[in-house]
Amino acid sequence: MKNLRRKTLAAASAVTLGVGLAVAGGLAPAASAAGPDATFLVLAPQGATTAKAAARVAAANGTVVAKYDQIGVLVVRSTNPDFATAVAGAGVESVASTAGLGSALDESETVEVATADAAAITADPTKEPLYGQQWDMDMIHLPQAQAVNAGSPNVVVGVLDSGISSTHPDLATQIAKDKSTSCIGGVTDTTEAAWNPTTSDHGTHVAGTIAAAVNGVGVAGIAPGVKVAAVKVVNDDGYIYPEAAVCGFLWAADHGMQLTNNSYYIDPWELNCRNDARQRPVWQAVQRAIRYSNSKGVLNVASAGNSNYDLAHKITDTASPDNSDTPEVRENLTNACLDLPAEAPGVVTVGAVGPTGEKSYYSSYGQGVIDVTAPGGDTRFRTQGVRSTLTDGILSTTFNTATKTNGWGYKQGTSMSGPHATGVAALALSAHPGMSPGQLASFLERTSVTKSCPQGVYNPVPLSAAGPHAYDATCSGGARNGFYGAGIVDAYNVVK
Ligand SMILES: [Ca+2]
Ligand SMILES: [Ca+2]
Repeated sequence: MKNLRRKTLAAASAVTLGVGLAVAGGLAPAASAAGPDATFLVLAPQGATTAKAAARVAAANGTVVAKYDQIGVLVVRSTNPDFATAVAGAGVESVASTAGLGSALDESETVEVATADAAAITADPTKEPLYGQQWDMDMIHLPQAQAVNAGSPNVVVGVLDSGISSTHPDLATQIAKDKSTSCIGGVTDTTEAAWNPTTSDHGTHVAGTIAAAVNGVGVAGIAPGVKVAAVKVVNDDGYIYPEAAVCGFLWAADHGMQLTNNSYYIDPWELNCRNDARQRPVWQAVQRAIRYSNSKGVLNVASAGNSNYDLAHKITDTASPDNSDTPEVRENLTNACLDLPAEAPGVVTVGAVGPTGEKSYYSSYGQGVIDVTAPGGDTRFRTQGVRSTLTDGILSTTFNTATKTNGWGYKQGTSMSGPHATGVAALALSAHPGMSPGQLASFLERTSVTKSCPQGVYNPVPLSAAGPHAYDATCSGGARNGFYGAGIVDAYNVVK
């Protein structure tokens, strides 16, 4: 599915997979040749300490680089080519190398808008200089919401992403710096440079949607009164590795955040998923981390994906009537394969709509999978797919990684719809503190504006170069359905 995901939105960077490009330093043991420096997740049995596992790691020539006792997981680096075999034994439930298990951040190109205009500082989001281009905020009734509640500083939202520009004029005042970190390699680094963007401004855009200041400059965020924390999980090659995601969930849980936004995928389900001995431990580690964060009061929000894929029917490839999948492969693609974190239990899964409120051409869907929808942009519907209309994307804060300059620009994707749901959830918690993650998730659904299925086969972009049926999708369900879940999130309904 990786290819399908990448084709929808432009410009996932072409890079080589894998960790461990560094040459191992020091002297290798004379008896055995050193392999590449690889990262492993070592899991102690559920509920057990990691002490025994750590001893086995040392004996197997591994180095523990991060210890997550809360969930019984060690992040280990080792150049021992036989490490996985050597570490097995009492105190170790499972072990897996994460090499090759990073998934690419689904980047959409940023189109920057030139602006240096500043306006008077008001408490009114509609008075921000670029508000006229924020159709998404009108759709979720943001002006009405902020007249009631613009967010509480007690609410901190973890943005698990590619970092947040701490010099951005719309974000500098919005970041909880003491709660920000890098989690690259599964290891925290709280220096400011470590959690600022390097090769991607995806996280800066996401953060602006959630909490850009209403300060007379640029855009308005949904909940400017709350704080965002940068939790950098995307490496400089544009990949999210499981150890970084595990680190991010635990960091957010242990640093008093009530919400995380996850506009990325830990994406193993195109492979062999839980039936695969090497992926199973990775799965378990991520799921333990998500469960732990729930137990600490964190609600996690995740993007559904940009593949126009029916997540409820993974075995059915409607686009390929002549597909030659073997039955074994289909079996592996069923319930053993969940899209993480979007399909993990307790995670709010968010689809995308464009300016008309209809499903975006790229948005993945699925009855029982999509919980809510939100504006993510649809730059193709207006021309039925012939060309792009960028102003139908989502305008937010940007950081040009080439020139190292802050700005504002458009992106589209469920990466953009997710933070709208997160921002609305942050307003909900500001107005109604004390809700548990489960209560908040149901409140978010209950206050969303229901939207029914379109009739028949839906395709807003039949003139797409990809073909007349490339973006066909069929919606099923009633008031709660596969395209829109419980409906489009509404900022006013959660605070009124
Ligand atoms: Ca602003
Ligand atoms: Ca869900």
